[in-house]
Amino acid sequence: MADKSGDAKLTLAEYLPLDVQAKHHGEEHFKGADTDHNGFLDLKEFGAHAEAKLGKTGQKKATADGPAQ
Ligand SMILES: [Ca+2]
Repeated sequence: MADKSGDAKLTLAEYLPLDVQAKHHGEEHFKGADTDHNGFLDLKEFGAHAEAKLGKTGQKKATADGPAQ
């Protein structure tokens, strides 16, 4: 589980290993995903960010009816 501290929030340090482009854009992505600018990504923020990224790259994503097959 990426949330090493177990508080249901991701810090920048926890987020960076998850982002394949983190070497160049991880901090930028993190700040973009942190919509309430509190320095943590909660599940709602991370989910929205991941969905946006998956949509951009054309990969399958979950729908309202359930996960992608
Ligand atoms: Ca936040």
